[in-house]
Amino acid sequence: MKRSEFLQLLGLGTIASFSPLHAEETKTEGQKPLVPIALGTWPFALQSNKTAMDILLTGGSALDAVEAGARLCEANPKERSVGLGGRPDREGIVTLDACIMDHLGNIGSVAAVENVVHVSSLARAVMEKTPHVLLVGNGARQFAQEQGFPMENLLVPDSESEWKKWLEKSEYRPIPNVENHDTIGLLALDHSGRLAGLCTTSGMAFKMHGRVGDSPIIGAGLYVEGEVGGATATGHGEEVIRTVGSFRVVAAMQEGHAPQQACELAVKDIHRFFLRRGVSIQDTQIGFIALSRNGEVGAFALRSGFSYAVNENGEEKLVKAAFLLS
Ligand code: SD4
Repeated sequence: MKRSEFLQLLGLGTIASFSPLHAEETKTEGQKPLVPIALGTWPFALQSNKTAMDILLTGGSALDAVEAGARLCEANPKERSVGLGGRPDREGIVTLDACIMDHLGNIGSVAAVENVVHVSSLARAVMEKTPHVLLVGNGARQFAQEQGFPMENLLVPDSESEWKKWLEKSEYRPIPNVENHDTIGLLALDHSGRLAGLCTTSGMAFKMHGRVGDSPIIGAGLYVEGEVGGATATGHGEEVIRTVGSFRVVAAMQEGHAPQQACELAVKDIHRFFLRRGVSIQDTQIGFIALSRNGEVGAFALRSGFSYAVNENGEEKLVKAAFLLS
């Protein structure tokens, strides 16, 4: 069959050429400017939101905003679950995961990457400079080198001593901590109504070497649908992957639920999955944040302890998320 006949069959006979691999930016002409919003998981998102908002308030894009916010967190060796200073796996090696998505459905992600601090920018480079959407391990590191990313030792002394302490018992309980510092997921809405999201992490502390969680998996750790909203997850990655968590939140928003209700529905679904499988839910934590196309915000967690930061037009606040289990 000729290409023209094939296109005819699809009802695309008049389209002269295939669309580019990554859709170009579309202008949202005539649209009323929206109040810019930056939203992020955990208290450390306050700083990242501020950086993101500086970009949004000067007319920058949601995509640039989330990347800048994530980079701030990744560069901070005191943030022990992201970028430089992230917690190592059980071999003592820090491996990072990240993904990024824009309002058009452009995506990029990297997983199990060593020696690269700014995996958020690396995920963006996968999105913008390759025909692929996910690079892992040595291949991702090689791509980073080719793109001029510096190679660095990510294991800071504090993380190393924590790991050595863990080695004394080597108890393999890859359960995410329920206290207040973890994966950073960021969502932003810019003046032109464009949404973008990003998720970056060192994953579960002392995980098996090569283990990848939900954070770099589009649909699980992050999902953005330009006409609907975006969502991102933190917590027990295996469970978020199993339930395609962030997609679930956005799908609920598409069905008409507000971001708050959508997050609640997703957490309740995850809880149902646990019950159905007869698996203990003790100690585990999962939290979602969501942002609608109209700037509404929502968040919900499995249990207490999850908080998120919101910055609306420069006004910031930290909010304790509601939760399912007491
Ligand atoms: C993971 N979801 O690797 C990440 C870790 C995390 O709260 O967010 N913990 O499973």
